[in-house]
Amino acid sequence: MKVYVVTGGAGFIGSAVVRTLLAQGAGTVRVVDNFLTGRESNLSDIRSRVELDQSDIRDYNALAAAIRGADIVFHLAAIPSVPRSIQDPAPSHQVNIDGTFNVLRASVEAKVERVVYAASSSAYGDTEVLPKVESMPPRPQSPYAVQKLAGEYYSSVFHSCFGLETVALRFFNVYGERQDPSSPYSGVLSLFFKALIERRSPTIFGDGEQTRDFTYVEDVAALCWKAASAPGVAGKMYNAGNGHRYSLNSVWDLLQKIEGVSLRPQYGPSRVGDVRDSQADTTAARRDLGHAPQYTLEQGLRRTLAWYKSCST
Ligand code: UD2
Repeated sequence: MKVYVVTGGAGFIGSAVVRTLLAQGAGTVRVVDNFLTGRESNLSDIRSRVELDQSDIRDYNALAAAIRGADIVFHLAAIPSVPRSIQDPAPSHQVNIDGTFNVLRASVEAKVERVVYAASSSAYGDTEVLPKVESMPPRPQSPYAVQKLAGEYYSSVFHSCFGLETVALRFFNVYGERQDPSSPYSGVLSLFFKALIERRSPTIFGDGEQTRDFTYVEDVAALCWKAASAPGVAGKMYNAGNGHRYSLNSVWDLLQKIEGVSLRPQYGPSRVGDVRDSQADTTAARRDLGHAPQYTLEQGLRRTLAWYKSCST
């Protein structure tokens, strides 16, 4: 039986990966999380089935001890958010770049079979052509995008120079159960769900016609699982998206329709560092990782809304 380590495993996406591993019958699952943004409550239903190590990925010795004995590492620990990386760039630089370097270095030392790295669609920046294909040159527009791209480059170079198998997955605006809406840096859909349930208007930055490839967390977790064992993909990077794009205005309209309410959004100035349009080409992930997203936006929104409602009662 393999030993799996999930950094950031108490986070929104990390805990979904942990659940997928358990559902696949994984032997040992070890969560490494410093609870900066992760929460033990994200693991409450599966707490007895996972090992929990409260190490910080910035602390090399603690991290190396946590990774020792692992076969597969899913590296999801990060400080996300484009605006957060602009407001306060040093912590996200230290976690997202130095922390990723530590995870890769510790994985070499521990002779890990493969590391699956959570990269970001932000690395593309604004492109002239949509959908965004892995072969496009990156154009990072924020510290966060640079940091996540550096992690990709490090992953690739740890493969070519040190023989560590790595697969980088560029996550495209993931949403779903357990996404925390409590911070101003929270993902937009978590803020939309909260506003909808509280019958408040959401705030939209810009005209709301910017588009995103909103991707349901279960699909991303399934892709992570496949990336851990697919043959012939070491050192490579793939899009982890749904393959469609929706404007913020259209998603808010759909949510109002689902809930049968009418709440006009408030509009504010566009965010610095914001990408205008985002949509993944999913061809390579389908071909090499055998992955086809299972959830339409409406299905994912309905499932997620039901979950937020179950928490608010
Ligand atoms: C980026 C990445 C995404 C992921 C994420 C992690 C892109 C295209 N996507 O997401 O893949 O790595 O970073 O943090 O770079 N907005 C509002 N109202 C709000 C909050 C946000 O209108 O209350 C807007 C925001 O200006 C943006 C969109 O919603 O246009 C999405 O923002 P976000 O913070 O949810 O995610 P984004 O696209 O920066």
